Amino acid sequence: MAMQWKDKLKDCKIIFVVGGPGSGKGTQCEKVVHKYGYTHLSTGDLLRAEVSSGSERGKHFQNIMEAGGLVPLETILEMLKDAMIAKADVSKGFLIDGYPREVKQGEEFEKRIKPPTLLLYIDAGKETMIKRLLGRGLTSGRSDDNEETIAKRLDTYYQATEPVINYYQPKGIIRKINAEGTVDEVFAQVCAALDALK
Ligand code: B4P
Repeated sequence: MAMQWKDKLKDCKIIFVVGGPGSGKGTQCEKVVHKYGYTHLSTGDLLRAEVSSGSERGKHFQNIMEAGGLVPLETILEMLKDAMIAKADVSKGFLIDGYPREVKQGEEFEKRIKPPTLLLYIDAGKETMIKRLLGRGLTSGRSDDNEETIAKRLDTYYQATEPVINYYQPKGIIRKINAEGTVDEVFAQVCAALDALK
């Protein structure tokens, strides 16, 4: 059985989208889906869906997210794998948004699913990220878009997620995107990186 879904993913492109909180990962992924038709899987969205279901597991996730921490690897990888299997028949490629958030997440994904084709590194400065998240917090209703949680999310990013970039650097699959500009300026760079894949 295990072979079946792995076989289906054999020719699929796997694109990791990595960047700090509020760097614009989700914003860019939405645009990529429209233009390129890849399947967008955001680990943040998967977790928020579980939180809104009201399950015990969801309550646990909510606590972690409000503390700006990382949900345990096993849980997140299983959710991601299930979501990929569900789309394996119809997808030509996956945009894995917000993953890996620590080196171990990347290593385990490669072992259990497959290595990524490309890593889009959405790079914005700390001030920019804070400004955007506070802006989103005015209307998003997201319980993690407040000053205190944002500070913790940034700490988690610099400690746990930035090393992911160093880990993939020697593999030569990183395309660094300057995410300081407007959504369209950023998207132009994302398109250049994706067009180079074909
Ligand atoms: P995420 O849902 O991934 O949240 P994010 O990092 O805040 O989002 P993103 O970068 O996508 O920002 P967006 O485009 O919306 O994670 C939330 C939490 O879930 C984490 O803190 C963690 O606890 C948990 N989690 C998620 N994945 C996990 C994993 N793999 N392992 C463990 N735990 C995990 O942009 C933000 C704002 O900026 C928006 O308002 C947008 O309109 C604006 N914006 C975007 N681009 C802009 C631009 N170019 N110019 C101006 N504004 C822009």
